Amino acid sequence: MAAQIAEAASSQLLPIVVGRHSHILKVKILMSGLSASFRSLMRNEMLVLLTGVFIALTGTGRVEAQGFPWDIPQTKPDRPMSAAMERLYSQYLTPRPEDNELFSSFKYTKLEGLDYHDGDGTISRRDPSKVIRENGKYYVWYTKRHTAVPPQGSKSSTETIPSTDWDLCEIWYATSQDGFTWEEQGIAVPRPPKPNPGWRSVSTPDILKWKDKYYLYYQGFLEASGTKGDHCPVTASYADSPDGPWTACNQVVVPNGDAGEWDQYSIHDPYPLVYQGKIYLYFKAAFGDRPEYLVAAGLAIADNPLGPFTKHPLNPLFNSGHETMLFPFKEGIAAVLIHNGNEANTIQYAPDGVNFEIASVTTLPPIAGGPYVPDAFTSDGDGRGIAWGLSHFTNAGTHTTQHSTLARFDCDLSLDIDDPRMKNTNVFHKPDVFYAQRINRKEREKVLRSAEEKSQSRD
Ligand code: AAL
Repeated sequence: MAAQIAEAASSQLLPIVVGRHSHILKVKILMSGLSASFRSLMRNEMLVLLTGVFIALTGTGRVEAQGFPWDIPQTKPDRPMSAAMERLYSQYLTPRPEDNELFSSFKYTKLEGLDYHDGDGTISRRDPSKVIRENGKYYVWYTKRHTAVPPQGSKSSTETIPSTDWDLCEIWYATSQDGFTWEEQGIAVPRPPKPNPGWRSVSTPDILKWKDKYYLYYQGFLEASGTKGDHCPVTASYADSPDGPWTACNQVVVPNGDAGEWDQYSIHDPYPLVYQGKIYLYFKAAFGDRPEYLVAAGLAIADNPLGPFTKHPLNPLFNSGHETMLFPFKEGIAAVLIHNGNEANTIQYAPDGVNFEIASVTTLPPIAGGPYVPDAFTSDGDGRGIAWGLSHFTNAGTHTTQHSTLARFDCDLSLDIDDPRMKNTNVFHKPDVFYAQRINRKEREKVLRSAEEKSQSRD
Protein backbone atom coordinates (compact mmCIF):
# COMPACT_ATOMS: atom_id res chain seq x y z
CA MET A 1 0.00 0.00 0.00
CA ALA A 2 2.61 2.47 1.14
CA ALA A 3 4.62 1.82 -2.01
CA GLN A 4 1.65 2.56 -4.30
CA ILE A 5 1.00 5.79 -2.38
CA ALA A 6 4.66 6.74 -2.54
CA GLU A 7 4.69 5.99 -6.26
CA ALA A 8 1.50 8.03 -6.70
CA ALA A 9 2.81 10.79 -4.45
CA SER A 10 6.04 11.20 -6.28
CA SER A 11 4.26 11.62 -9.61
CA GLN A 12 1.17 13.45 -8.35
CA LEU A 13 2.06 15.67 -5.49
CA LEU A 14 5.29 17.16 -6.73
CA PRO A 15 3.42 20.16 -8.12
CA ILE A 16 1.64 20.44 -4.75
CA VAL A 17 4.88 20.78 -2.87
CA VAL A 18 6.14 23.34 -5.28
CA GLY A 19 3.06 25.44 -4.85
CA ARG A 20 2.62 24.22 -1.40
CA HIS A 21 1.97 27.31 0.51
CA SER A 22 -1.45 27.96 -1.09
CA HIS A 23 -2.59 24.35 -1.04
CA ILE A 24 -1.64 23.57 2.58
CA LEU A 25 -4.23 25.99 3.83
CA LYS A 26 -6.92 24.23 1.75
CA VAL A 27 -5.88 20.77 3.13
CA LYS A 28 -6.02 21.98 6.75
CA ILE A 29 -9.63 23.33 6.28
CA LEU A 30 -10.65 20.00 4.73
CA MET A 31 -9.27 17.83 7.57
CA SER A 32 -10.84 19.83 10.44
CA GLY A 33 -14.33 18.49 9.30
CA LEU A 34 -13.36 14.70 9.36
CA SER A 35 -13.61 11.92 12.23
CA ALA A 36 -10.56 11.38 14.62
CA SER A 37 -9.72 7.86 13.34
CA PHE A 38 -9.98 9.00 9.77
CA ARG A 39 -7.80 12.06 10.63
CA SER A 40 -5.11 9.73 12.15
CA LEU A 41 -5.33 7.51 9.07
CA MET A 42 -4.91 10.61 6.90
CA ARG A 43 -1.97 11.78 9.06
CA ASN A 44 -0.20 8.43 8.60
CA GLU A 45 -0.93 8.49 4.93
CA MET A 46 0.35 12.06 4.75
CA LEU A 47 3.52 10.98 6.51
CA VAL A 48 3.98 8.22 4.05
CA LEU A 49 3.22 10.69 1.32
CA LEU A 50 5.82 13.18 2.49
CA THR A 51 8.36 10.40 2.91
CA GLY A 52 7.60 9.41 -0.62
CA VAL A 53 8.12 13.00 -1.76
CA PHE A 54 11.38 13.08 0.12
CA ILE A 55 12.53 9.81 -1.44
CA ALA A 56 11.44 11.16 -4.84
CA LEU A 57 13.56 14.23 -4.32
CA THR A 58 16.68 12.56 -2.93
CA GLY A 59 16.32 8.98 -4.28
CA THR A 60 18.32 7.50 -1.37
CA GLY A 61 16.27 7.93 1.65
CA ARG A 62 19.68 8.40 3.30
CA VAL A 63 20.55 11.83 4.68
CA GLU A 64 23.02 13.16 2.10
CA ALA A 65 26.25 13.93 4.09
CA GLN A 66 27.40 17.39 3.18
CA GLY A 67 30.95 16.89 4.58
CA PHE A 68 33.98 15.56 2.66
CA PRO A 69 33.26 11.96 1.63
CA TRP A 70 34.51 9.02 3.73
CA ASP A 71 35.46 7.06 0.65
CA ILE A 72 38.56 8.90 -0.55
CA PRO A 73 37.77 10.19 -4.04
CA GLN A 74 40.66 9.08 -6.23
CA THR A 75 40.14 12.09 -8.49
CA LYS A 76 39.56 15.67 -7.49
CA PRO A 77 35.94 16.03 -6.26
CA ASP A 78 33.95 18.95 -7.63
CA ARG A 79 33.40 20.79 -4.35
CA PRO A 80 34.93 23.69 -2.42
CA MET A 81 38.02 22.40 -0.64
CA SER A 82 40.65 23.68 1.75
CA ALA A 83 44.12 24.53 0.47
CA ALA A 84 45.40 21.22 1.80
CA MET A 85 42.74 19.16 0.03
CA GLU A 86 43.19 21.17 -3.17
CA ARG A 87 46.91 20.36 -2.89
CA LEU A 88 46.18 16.69 -2.31
CA TYR A 89 44.67 16.48 -5.77
CA SER A 90 46.81 19.06 -7.60
CA GLN A 91 50.28 18.40 -6.16
CA TYR A 92 50.50 14.62 -5.66
CA LEU A 93 50.23 11.69 -8.08
CA THR A 94 47.64 10.00 -5.82
CA PRO A 95 45.75 11.05 -2.65
CA ARG A 96 47.32 8.24 -0.58
CA PRO A 97 51.15 8.02 -0.30
CA GLU A 98 50.87 4.25 -0.32
CA ASP A 99 49.67 4.47 -3.95
CA ASN A 100 52.08 7.29 -4.88
CA GLU A 101 54.84 5.97 -7.18
CA LEU A 102 56.94 8.97 -6.11
CA PHE A 103 56.71 8.30 -2.41
CA SER A 104 58.97 5.83 -0.62
CA SER A 105 60.45 5.12 2.78
CA PHE A 106 63.99 3.73 2.86
CA LYS A 107 65.71 0.71 4.39
CA TYR A 108 69.45 0.42 5.01
CA THR A 109 71.96 -2.47 4.95
CA LYS A 110 75.62 -2.47 6.09
CA LEU A 111 77.88 -3.44 3.19
CA GLU A 112 80.21 -6.43 3.33
CA GLY A 113 83.67 -6.56 1.82
CA LEU A 114 85.09 -3.09 2.56
CA ASP A 115 87.70 -2.64 5.32
CA TYR A 116 87.90 0.55 7.44
CA HIS A 117 91.02 -0.24 9.50
CA ASP A 118 88.94 -0.84 12.65
CA GLY A 119 87.27 2.57 12.18
CA ASP A 120 90.38 4.45 13.38
CA GLY A 121 89.66 7.31 10.95
CA THR A 122 92.58 6.65 8.62
CA ILE A 123 90.37 5.07 5.95
CA SER A 124 87.18 6.73 4.71
CA ARG A 125 84.88 5.96 1.79
CA ARG A 126 82.11 8.42 0.87
CA ASP A 127 80.00 10.18 -1.81
CA PRO A 128 79.29 7.11 -3.96
CA SER A 129 78.51 7.56 -7.64
CA LYS A 130 75.44 6.13 -9.33
CA VAL A 131 75.73 2.33 -9.54
CA ILE A 132 75.92 0.94 -13.09
CA ARG A 133 75.77 -2.65 -14.35
CA GLU A 134 78.44 -3.70 -16.86
CA ASN A 135 80.04 -7.03 -17.70
CA GLY A 136 77.40 -8.79 -15.54
CA LYS A 137 78.32 -6.98 -12.36
CA TYR A 138 77.64 -3.75 -10.52
CA TYR A 139 80.20 -0.94 -10.45
CA VAL A 140 80.45 2.04 -8.09
CA TRP A 141 83.03 4.87 -7.73
CA TYR A 142 83.58 6.83 -4.58
CA THR A 143 85.85 9.21 -2.67
CA LYS A 144 88.54 7.30 -0.74
CA ARG A 145 90.78 8.90 1.86
CA HIS A 146 93.65 6.83 3.29
CA THR A 147 95.70 9.16 5.45
CA ALA A 148 97.95 8.66 8.43
CA VAL A 149 95.57 10.64 10.62
CA PRO A 150 91.90 11.59 10.52
CA PRO A 151 90.93 15.13 9.32
CA GLN A 152 92.41 17.94 11.46
CA GLY A 153 90.77 21.06 10.00
CA SER A 154 92.21 23.49 7.41
CA LYS A 155 94.50 25.29 9.85
CA SER A 156 96.29 22.06 10.77
CA SER A 157 96.26 20.53 7.30
CA THR A 158 99.54 19.80 5.53
CA GLU A 159 100.70 17.84 2.51
CA THR A 160 99.78 14.66 4.44
CA ILE A 161 97.34 15.85 7.09
CA PRO A 162 93.85 16.27 5.67
CA SER A 163 91.70 19.31 6.44
CA THR A 164 88.38 17.52 5.89
CA ASP A 165 87.14 13.98 5.29
CA TRP A 166 87.30 14.61 1.52
CA ASP A 167 90.70 16.27 1.47
CA LEU A 168 93.82 14.46 0.13
CA CYS A 169 91.50 11.92 -1.54
CA GLU A 170 91.45 9.81 -4.71
CA ILE A 171 88.64 8.13 -6.57
CA TRP A 172 88.47 4.37 -6.14
CA TYR A 173 85.98 1.79 -7.36
CA ALA A 174 84.41 -1.49 -6.28
CA THR A 175 82.31 -4.16 -7.95
CA SER A 176 79.58 -6.49 -6.71
CA GLN A 177 77.51 -9.42 -7.91
CA ASP A 178 74.53 -8.67 -5.65
CA GLY A 179 74.84 -5.07 -4.46
CA PHE A 180 75.38 -6.17 -0.84
CA THR A 181 78.92 -7.59 -0.87
CA TRP A 182 81.43 -5.36 -2.61
CA GLU A 183 85.03 -5.99 -3.67
CA GLU A 184 87.30 -2.94 -3.86
CA GLN A 185 89.07 -3.10 -7.23
CA GLY A 186 91.55 -0.26 -6.80
CA ILE A 187 92.19 3.34 -7.77
CA ALA A 188 90.38 4.84 -10.76
CA VAL A 189 91.50 8.49 -10.62
CA PRO A 190 94.59 9.54 -8.62
CA ARG A 191 95.38 13.16 -7.72
CA PRO A 192 96.98 14.79 -10.79
CA PRO A 193 100.22 16.74 -10.51
CA LYS A 194 100.03 20.46 -9.61
CA PRO A 195 98.65 22.78 -10.96
CA ASN A 196 95.95 20.55 -12.55
CA PRO A 197 92.46 20.76 -11.07
CA GLY A 198 92.35 18.14 -8.31
CA TRP A 199 96.05 18.19 -7.37
CA ARG A 200 95.01 18.74 -3.72
CA SER A 201 92.09 16.32 -3.75
CA VAL A 202 89.69 14.62 -6.16
CA SER A 203 86.32 13.67 -4.69
CA THR A 204 82.59 13.14 -5.07
CA PRO A 205 82.57 11.31 -8.42
CA ASP A 206 79.72 10.35 -10.70
CA ILE A 207 79.59 8.26 -13.84
CA LEU A 208 78.29 8.88 -17.39
CA LYS A 209 78.16 6.34 -20.23
CA TRP A 210 78.03 8.11 -23.62
CA LYS A 211 78.48 6.44 -26.98
CA ASP A 212 80.08 3.39 -25.33
CA LYS A 213 82.74 5.44 -23.53
CA TYR A 214 82.80 6.12 -19.81
CA TYR A 215 83.25 9.51 -18.13
CA LEU A 216 83.84 10.26 -14.47
CA TYR A 217 83.00 13.79 -13.26
CA TYR A 218 84.38 14.84 -9.89
CA GLN A 219 85.34 17.79 -7.70
CA GLY A 220 88.89 18.96 -8.42
CA PHE A 221 90.31 20.80 -5.41
CA LEU A 222 93.07 23.38 -5.98
CA GLU A 223 93.47 24.04 -2.23
CA ALA A 224 92.69 22.24 1.02
CA SER A 225 88.91 22.30 1.56
CA GLY A 226 88.08 24.81 4.27
CA THR A 227 91.00 27.12 3.46
CA LYS A 228 88.59 29.79 2.19
CA GLY A 229 85.60 27.46 1.95
CA ASP A 230 84.66 24.21 0.28
CA HIS A 231 85.67 25.74 -3.03
CA CYS A 232 86.31 23.74 -6.17
CA PRO A 233 85.26 23.38 -9.85
CA VAL A 234 84.40 20.09 -11.62
CA THR A 235 86.80 18.20 -13.85
CA ALA A 236 86.62 14.79 -15.56
CA SER A 237 88.40 11.66 -16.73
CA TYR A 238 87.40 9.20 -19.47
CA ALA A 239 87.98 5.53 -20.36
CA ASP A 240 86.89 2.85 -22.81
CA SER A 241 86.10 0.43 -19.98
CA PRO A 242 84.63 0.85 -16.48
CA ASP A 243 87.82 -0.85 -15.26
CA GLY A 244 89.88 1.96 -16.83
CA PRO A 245 92.56 2.99 -17.45
CA TRP A 246 91.18 6.51 -16.92
CA THR A 247 92.64 9.55 -18.65
CA ALA A 248 92.27 12.88 -16.87
CA CYS A 249 91.28 15.75 -19.14
CA ASN A 250 93.08 18.10 -16.70
CA GLN A 251 90.63 20.85 -17.62
CA VAL A 252 87.85 22.51 -15.66
CA VAL A 253 84.77 20.98 -17.30
CA VAL A 254 81.99 22.63 -15.28
CA PRO A 255 83.35 26.01 -14.22
CA ASN A 256 82.34 28.02 -11.17
CA GLY A 257 79.86 30.82 -11.77
CA ASP A 258 80.91 34.42 -12.37
CA ALA A 259 81.76 36.65 -9.40
CA GLY A 260 78.63 37.35 -7.39
CA GLU A 261 76.72 34.36 -8.76
CA TRP A 262 75.25 31.60 -6.50
CA ASP A 263 77.80 29.03 -7.76
CA GLN A 264 80.84 31.33 -7.88
CA TYR A 265 82.84 29.28 -5.37
CA SER A 266 81.70 25.67 -5.41
CA ILE A 267 80.41 23.22 -8.02
CA HIS A 268 79.73 20.07 -6.00
CA ASP A 269 78.23 16.63 -6.50
CA PRO A 270 78.29 16.55 -10.33
CA TYR A 271 75.46 14.19 -11.37
CA PRO A 272 75.15 13.47 -15.12
CA LEU A 273 72.09 11.88 -16.76
CA VAL A 274 71.26 11.56 -20.44
CA TYR A 275 67.93 13.32 -21.06
CA GLN A 276 66.28 14.43 -24.31
CA GLY A 277 69.45 13.29 -26.11
CA LYS A 278 71.74 15.64 -24.18
CA ILE A 279 73.95 15.41 -21.11
CA TYR A 280 72.04 16.90 -18.17
CA LEU A 281 74.59 17.41 -15.41
CA TYR A 282 72.97 18.44 -12.12
CA PHE A 283 75.22 19.93 -9.45
CA LYS A 284 75.06 21.43 -5.99
CA ALA A 285 76.35 24.75 -4.67
CA ALA A 286 76.20 26.35 -1.24
CA PHE A 287 75.70 30.10 -1.34
CA GLY A 288 75.15 33.07 0.95
CA ASP A 289 77.45 34.07 3.77
CA ARG A 290 78.20 31.27 6.25
CA PRO A 291 76.94 30.01 8.58
CA GLU A 292 73.49 30.81 7.25
CA TYR A 293 74.29 29.58 3.77
CA LEU A 294 71.66 28.01 1.55
CA VAL A 295 72.28 24.83 -0.40
CA ALA A 296 70.65 24.44 -3.77
CA ALA A 297 71.18 22.57 -7.00
CA GLY A 298 71.33 23.57 -10.62
CA LEU A 299 71.86 22.17 -14.10
CA ALA A 300 74.49 22.39 -16.83
CA ILE A 301 73.73 20.93 -20.27
CA ALA A 302 76.12 19.72 -23.01
CA ASP A 303 76.15 17.78 -26.28
CA ASN A 304 79.66 16.55 -25.61
CA PRO A 305 80.87 14.91 -22.36
CA LEU A 306 83.89 17.22 -22.04
CA GLY A 307 81.74 20.27 -22.72
CA PRO A 308 81.15 23.07 -23.27
CA PHE A 309 78.50 22.89 -20.54
CA THR A 310 75.89 25.62 -20.54
CA LYS A 311 74.39 26.53 -17.19
CA HIS A 312 70.57 26.60 -17.28
CA PRO A 313 69.31 30.21 -17.17
CA LEU A 314 66.76 29.31 -14.44
CA ASN A 315 69.44 27.99 -12.03
CA PRO A 316 69.13 27.15 -9.18
CA LEU A 317 66.44 24.55 -9.96
CA PHE A 318 66.17 23.36 -6.34
CA ASN A 319 65.95 25.57 -3.22
CA SER A 320 66.95 22.80 -0.82
CA GLY A 321 68.77 19.50 -0.47
CA HIS A 322 72.45 18.59 -0.22
CA GLU A 323 73.74 15.67 -2.24
CA THR A 324 70.58 15.31 -4.32
CA MET A 325 70.05 12.05 -6.21
CA LEU A 326 68.10 12.09 -9.48
CA PHE A 327 66.69 9.57 -11.98
CA PRO A 328 64.57 9.52 -15.13
CA PHE A 329 60.89 9.01 -14.29
CA LYS A 330 58.22 8.72 -16.96
CA GLU A 331 58.87 11.60 -19.40
CA GLY A 332 60.64 13.69 -16.75
CA ILE A 333 63.26 13.63 -13.99
CA ALA A 334 62.63 12.85 -10.30
CA ALA A 335 64.86 13.84 -7.40
CA VAL A 336 65.32 12.90 -3.73
CA LEU A 337 66.34 15.81 -1.49
CA ILE A 338 67.90 15.27 1.93
CA HIS A 339 68.82 17.87 4.58
CA ASN A 340 69.18 21.66 4.05
CA GLY A 341 66.43 24.08 3.10
CA ASN A 342 62.69 24.43 3.49
CA GLU A 343 62.14 21.46 1.22
CA ALA A 344 64.51 19.07 2.98
CA ASN A 345 63.46 15.38 2.88
CA THR A 346 61.21 15.75 -0.15
CA ILE A 347 60.88 13.74 -3.34
CA GLN A 348 60.37 16.04 -6.31
CA TYR A 349 59.45 15.69 -9.98
CA ALA A 350 59.88 17.80 -13.13
CA PRO A 351 58.16 16.61 -16.32
CA ASP A 352 60.71 18.76 -18.20
CA GLY A 353 63.77 18.01 -16.06
CA VAL A 354 63.86 21.68 -15.01
CA ASN A 355 60.79 22.80 -13.07
CA PHE A 356 60.63 20.56 -9.99
CA GLU A 357 57.58 20.32 -7.72
CA ILE A 358 57.22 18.38 -4.47
CA ALA A 359 55.78 14.91 -5.16
CA SER A 360 55.97 13.66 -1.57
CA VAL A 361 57.65 14.18 1.81
CA THR A 362 59.71 11.32 3.26
CA THR A 363 61.95 10.43 6.21
CA LEU A 364 65.54 9.16 6.41
CA PRO A 365 66.32 9.57 2.71
CA PRO A 366 69.75 8.26 1.61
CA ILE A 367 72.61 10.65 2.36
CA ALA A 368 74.70 11.25 -0.77
CA GLY A 369 72.61 8.66 -2.59
CA GLY A 370 74.17 6.84 -5.56
CA PRO A 371 71.20 4.90 -6.94
CA TYR A 372 71.29 2.02 -9.41
CA VAL A 373 69.60 3.69 -12.41
CA PRO A 374 69.31 1.15 -15.23
CA ASP A 375 68.02 3.82 -17.66
CA ALA A 376 70.31 6.70 -16.58
CA PHE A 377 71.84 6.96 -20.07
CA THR A 378 69.02 5.76 -22.37
CA SER A 379 66.99 9.01 -22.60
CA ASP A 380 63.92 7.19 -23.96
CA GLY A 381 61.38 9.45 -22.21
CA ASP A 382 60.02 6.46 -20.26
CA GLY A 383 62.00 6.59 -17.00
CA ARG A 384 61.28 3.49 -14.85
CA GLY A 385 62.61 4.80 -11.50
CA ILE A 386 64.83 3.21 -8.85
CA ALA A 387 64.72 0.53 -6.14
CA TRP A 388 68.17 0.59 -4.51
CA GLY A 389 71.63 2.14 -4.41
CA LEU A 390 74.53 3.09 -2.16
CA SER A 391 74.82 6.05 0.22
CA HIS A 392 77.15 7.14 3.00
CA PHE A 393 77.27 7.93 6.69
CA THR A 394 79.82 10.64 7.47
CA ASN A 395 79.55 10.22 11.24
CA ALA A 396 80.78 6.61 11.35
CA GLY A 397 83.62 7.53 13.69
CA THR A 398 84.02 9.70 16.74
CA HIS A 399 85.46 13.20 17.00
CA THR A 400 88.97 11.76 16.95
CA THR A 401 88.35 8.98 14.44
CA GLN A 402 86.22 10.85 11.93
CA HIS A 403 85.52 8.85 8.79
CA SER A 404 82.69 7.87 6.48
CA THR A 405 81.35 4.49 5.44
CA LEU A 406 79.27 3.35 2.48
CA ALA A 407 75.89 1.65 2.96
CA ARG A 408 73.13 0.18 0.80
CA PHE A 409 69.61 1.61 0.65
CA ASP A 410 66.47 -0.04 -0.69
CA CYS A 411 63.26 1.77 -1.62
CA ASP A 412 60.32 1.63 -4.05
CA LEU A 413 60.46 4.61 -6.42
CA SER A 414 60.09 2.26 -9.36
CA LEU A 415 57.23 1.81 -11.82
CA ASP A 416 58.29 -1.85 -12.18
CA ILE A 417 57.98 -2.99 -8.57
CA ASP A 418 55.18 -2.64 -6.02
CA ASP A 419 56.61 -3.02 -2.51
CA PRO A 420 54.14 -1.93 0.18
CA ARG A 421 56.89 -2.34 2.83
CA MET A 422 58.56 0.71 1.26
CA LYS A 423 55.43 2.85 1.28
CA ASN A 424 55.56 3.44 5.00
CA THR A 425 54.94 7.01 6.20
CA ASN A 426 55.26 6.00 9.84
CA VAL A 427 58.89 4.98 10.36
CA PHE A 428 59.26 4.18 14.06
CA HIS A 429 62.43 5.30 15.82
CA LYS A 430 63.61 4.02 19.19
CA PRO A 431 63.43 6.63 21.96
CA ASP A 432 67.24 6.72 21.96
CA VAL A 433 67.18 8.05 18.41
CA PHE A 434 65.25 11.07 19.72
CA TYR A 435 67.34 11.35 22.92
CA ALA A 436 70.45 11.35 20.72
CA GLN A 437 69.21 14.76 19.59
CA ARG A 438 69.43 16.00 23.21
CA ILE A 439 70.06 19.59 24.34
CA ASN A 440 73.48 19.98 25.91
CA ARG A 441 74.21 21.48 29.35
CA LYS A 442 74.65 25.00 28.02
CA GLU A 443 71.39 24.86 26.02
CA ARG A 444 69.58 23.52 29.08
CA GLU A 445 70.88 26.41 31.23
CA LYS A 446 69.74 28.84 28.53
CA VAL A 447 66.25 27.30 28.47
CA LEU A 448 65.96 27.48 32.27
CA ARG A 449 67.29 31.05 32.35
CA SER A 450 64.80 32.32 29.78
CA ALA A 451 61.95 30.49 31.56
CA GLU A 452 63.04 32.19 34.80
CA GLU A 453 63.17 35.59 33.12
CA LYS A 454 59.73 35.04 31.60
CA SER A 455 58.19 34.04 34.94
CA GLN A 456 59.81 37.07 36.63
CA SER A 457 58.45 39.43 33.94
CA ARG A 458 54.99 37.84 34.43
CA ASP A 459 54.98 38.26 38.23
C1 AAL B 1 79.78 16.22 0.28
C2 AAL B 1 79.51 16.84 -1.04
C3 AAL B 1 80.76 17.48 -1.54
C4 AAL B 1 81.24 18.47 -0.56
C5 AAL B 1 81.69 17.54 0.50
C6 AAL B 1 82.41 16.50 -0.28
O1 AAL B 1 78.75 15.80 0.94
O2 AAL B 1 78.48 17.75 -0.98
O3 AAL B 1 81.76 16.50 -1.55
O4 AAL B 1 82.35 19.12 -1.07
O5 AAL B 1 80.52 17.05 1.10
